[in-house]
Amino acid sequence: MVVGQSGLGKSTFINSLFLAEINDPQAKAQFIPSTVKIESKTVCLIENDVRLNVTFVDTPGFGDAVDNSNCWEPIIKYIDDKYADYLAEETKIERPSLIEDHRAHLCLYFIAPTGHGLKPLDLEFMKALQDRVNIVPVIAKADTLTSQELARFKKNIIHDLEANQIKLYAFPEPENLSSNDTKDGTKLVDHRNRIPFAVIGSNLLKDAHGRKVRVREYAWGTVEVENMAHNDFIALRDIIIRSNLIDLIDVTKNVHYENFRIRQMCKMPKGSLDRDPFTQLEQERRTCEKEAEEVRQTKEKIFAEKVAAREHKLAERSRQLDEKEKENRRILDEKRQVIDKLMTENAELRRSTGIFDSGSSIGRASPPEKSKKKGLFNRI
Ligand SMILES: Nc1nc2c(ncn2[C@@H]2O[C@H](COP(=O)(O)OP(=O)(O)OP(=O)(O)O)[C@@H](O)[C@H]2O)c(=O)[nH]1
Ligand SMILES: [Mg+2]
Repeated sequence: MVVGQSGLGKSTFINSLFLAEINDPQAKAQFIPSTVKIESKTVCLIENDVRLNVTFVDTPGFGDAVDNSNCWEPIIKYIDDKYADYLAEETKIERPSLIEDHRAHLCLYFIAPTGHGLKPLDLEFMKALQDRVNIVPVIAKADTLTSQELARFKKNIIHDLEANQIKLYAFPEPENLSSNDTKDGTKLVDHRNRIPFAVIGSNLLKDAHGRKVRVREYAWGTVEVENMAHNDFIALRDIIIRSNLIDLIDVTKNVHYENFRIRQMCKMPKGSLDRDPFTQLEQERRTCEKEAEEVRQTKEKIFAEKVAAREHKLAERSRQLDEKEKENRRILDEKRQVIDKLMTENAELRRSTGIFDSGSSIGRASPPEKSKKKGLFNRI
């Protein structure tokens, strides 16, 4: 993670670490806009068949505002959030065998190349971070200082850090580094005498020494980023991705993450700490079971209610159908009675007029009788 006042070259430094424009691979990268929010980029480094995913966290610069109090809060929140994510994964009853580790293992604190010493804001910021993350101080834009100025500036910074009891990442003795001998046989160099590291960053790539190198060009000459005589860039890169990588992870795990866990525990309600973990697990299991039972009962109740509502609806429908049937029967009976009555009248009419065969022409009804008959049929 890179942290520091705005415009000190933090984003340029991240970009300069590799020959890839990780901030924006498409851009010709002469210009990097000011960083406005915390951004993380992961690159996969492959060296001697070893694959390593390194995540770089670029943070917005601070110090521009009139009131800079608590300007470190977003950074602290970011660091704590990553610890909290890890803790949540670690305390799951069913834990994954390998937890993805997004904790911040290193914080490069960029110091403005004033040539004097640390500013009060730098000291406050580092104090806020020192119990959370490995801090390594870095002098930004080292090309703006002469060799003498730089040497004096480094001395002043170390003095200020000691006077204010700032806890930095404690570089182990080189023989204690777990990865002391590299695969290619080269011995790791002790970079401790270079603290604070003076770095130069650049977005300009040029062909030199038969390869592409990052440079800063001036009217009076050229500064090479990857030149140990010009600045400490190579030493710092070596620390990040090679010599101190494992140690940085170890210190984060054993010191800073443990600090975080303790802070979290202090926040827990009283009494929850002295419980035996198995009792706690048992209680969690019981709570889960109780919740599951409640859910089951609620579902059963809803189901029973729905079935009852459906049955009621069906009974109502059946009652309506019965009523309709009764009504239809009643209408039918009435019609039947009318027909019967008409048939009786018809039979009587025939008898009285002496007509027995309605199809024969003999004895056809007289006109008034005919209209009477028609009227009767109309009523049907
Ligand atoms: N002289 C000099 N200029 C540099 C160096 N590194 C970066 N710059 C220039 O400084 C300016 C700011 O660089 P950035 O990388 O954007 O700085 P930053 O710290 O990320 O800025 P914020 O995101 O605003 O905090 C750009 O013009 C860079 O080209 C350096 O080592 N020396
Ligand atoms: Mg930036």
